[in-house]
Amino acid sequence: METSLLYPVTNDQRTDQKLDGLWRFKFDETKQGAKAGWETGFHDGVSMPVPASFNDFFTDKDSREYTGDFWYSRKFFVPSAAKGKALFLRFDAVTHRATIFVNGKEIRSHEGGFLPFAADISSAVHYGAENTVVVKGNNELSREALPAGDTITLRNGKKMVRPFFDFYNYSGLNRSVHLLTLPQERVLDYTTTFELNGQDATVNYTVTTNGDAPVTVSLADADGQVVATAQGKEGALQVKNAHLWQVRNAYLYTLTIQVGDDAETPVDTYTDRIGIRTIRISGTNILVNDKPIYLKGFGRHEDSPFAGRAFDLNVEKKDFALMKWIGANSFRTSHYPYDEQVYKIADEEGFLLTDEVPAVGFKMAAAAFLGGLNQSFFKGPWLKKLHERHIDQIRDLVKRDKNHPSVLAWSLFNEPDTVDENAVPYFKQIFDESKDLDPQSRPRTFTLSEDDTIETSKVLDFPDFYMLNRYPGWYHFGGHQISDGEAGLRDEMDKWQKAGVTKPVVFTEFGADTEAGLHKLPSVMWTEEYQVEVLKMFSRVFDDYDFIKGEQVWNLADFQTVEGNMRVNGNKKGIFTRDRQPKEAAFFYHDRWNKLPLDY
Ligand code: GCB
Repeated sequence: METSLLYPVTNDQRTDQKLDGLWRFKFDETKQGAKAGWETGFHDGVSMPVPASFNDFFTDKDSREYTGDFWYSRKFFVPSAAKGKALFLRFDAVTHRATIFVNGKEIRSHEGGFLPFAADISSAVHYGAENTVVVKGNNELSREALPAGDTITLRNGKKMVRPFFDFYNYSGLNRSVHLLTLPQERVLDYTTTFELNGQDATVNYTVTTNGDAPVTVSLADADGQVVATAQGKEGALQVKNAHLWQVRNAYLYTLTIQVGDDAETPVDTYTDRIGIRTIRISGTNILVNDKPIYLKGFGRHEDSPFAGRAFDLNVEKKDFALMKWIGANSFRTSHYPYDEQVYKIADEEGFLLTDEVPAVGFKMAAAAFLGGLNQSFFKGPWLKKLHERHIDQIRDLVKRDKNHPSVLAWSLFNEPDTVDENAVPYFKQIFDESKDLDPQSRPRTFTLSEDDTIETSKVLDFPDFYMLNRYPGWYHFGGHQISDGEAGLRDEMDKWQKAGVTKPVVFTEFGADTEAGLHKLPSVMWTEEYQVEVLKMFSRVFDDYDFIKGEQVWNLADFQTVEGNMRVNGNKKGIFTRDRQPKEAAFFYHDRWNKLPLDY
């Protein structure tokens, strides 16, 4: 687990300088980099933008599909003024693993391609001088790591990934790199929980620092007026006439933490924006501020042309504009934690998100979709290492995102094989170990694939609400058979109802691949007309069952996938194209969702 995952800020005690831009880049197919001294820096190779996935910049297939070690190098200047400060490089994400070198000295390694880590570089830098940072990355997949897959070697000696999931294995420095100067004694972390008392609210907080200096915490409203202050590393802020953070009607307060005796010259200051709201599951209701809500929105991907899985503020801005226009109020960060800026925008815009760890591909039948493997995923020598990494990433995810008002729930798996008895001990361990991580005790859940039903799944006791991924009308009962698809879906919902379902059910995936611009009357599969028919069919079913508390269609936009005979240059279930233009289905949801009340 990382010591501190606070998002970088700049103030009198802290600086944050981004090291984005062009780095030098090389593949290391024969693992010669270490012997050749690449860790001290290099000027050859090619230039490579950061943040970006390297893949789509190459015009030859071997490079785009490259699997193995790759290296990035650049120079950066450390000013003399940084002397005496704590000095870190923060990587917002390197996919999937990295070792960091500064001036040739190995600083640290990190596993997991979608969460940040910081490297303390103070022992390796020269002050008032240029320094060199080198990142040795690796993008191989295995059953011991998240997300799960295999790496195979072709007969020509080249390595290739076989993911047990469909999104493309975009790799590299996908998010920003920061040079941070921090005070030696500083805030490492903080937590908040909320109690609503009539018009007023209590914000309970804890602050973790690495020293003994006293802590003062204050809360300012959106106009910058301080509304409450408290002393100590633990305490409560009383807020009169609190403005609550509401779904699609957000209100953010600014929390300021000061360390030190003297308010004029604090040892450290950390500032963040928080929202006062509560989240609770009660029976089949999801309650925000004790009021029931209905989720409307999407499963998404961080995916766009050119830079692949890189975080791009422009794409994100556009995606939020589209989600607002269409009447959505929520999304799932399928199938991995997104860039922290996504959560900040969601906080501001009042979106609820289900925050997912990259525990995807925990099912050999998903590998079957890509070629066929008939084994138990939850039984094998890889489980011990996998479990260590899985819980480690859940810990870091919760640590990173726990103060965002937009985070509704934690998704601990996507479509694991829960029909397999062997899954039960693994689930028990993950749910036991993650129980007390979140001070706000948000719901924990995971998605159930079509194989995992109320009759077959062995782990239905674990989630606080159910997330169902269902594809009648597409993977089965497609085209003219769609009426049987609807009947089958209703049969399944009737079974949940008869069993007396006591928790909310949210549909987190459903949809149909659709080639934008393809039309036919009457419809056939892949046309825009057919996608609307499938989505209308699902809407009819959702409208008939009260325990269904949300619909998150797959996917907001078309996205790049592995190659295969099930995909035409990507997954085309987007309501928008990959360049974010609407398909016919966008207008259907614009109509439906803008009319549905929040407590539908
Ligand atoms: C699923 C997966 C998702 C795929 C989707 C599909 O069940 O969770 O990652 O993209 O199906 O379109 O097949």
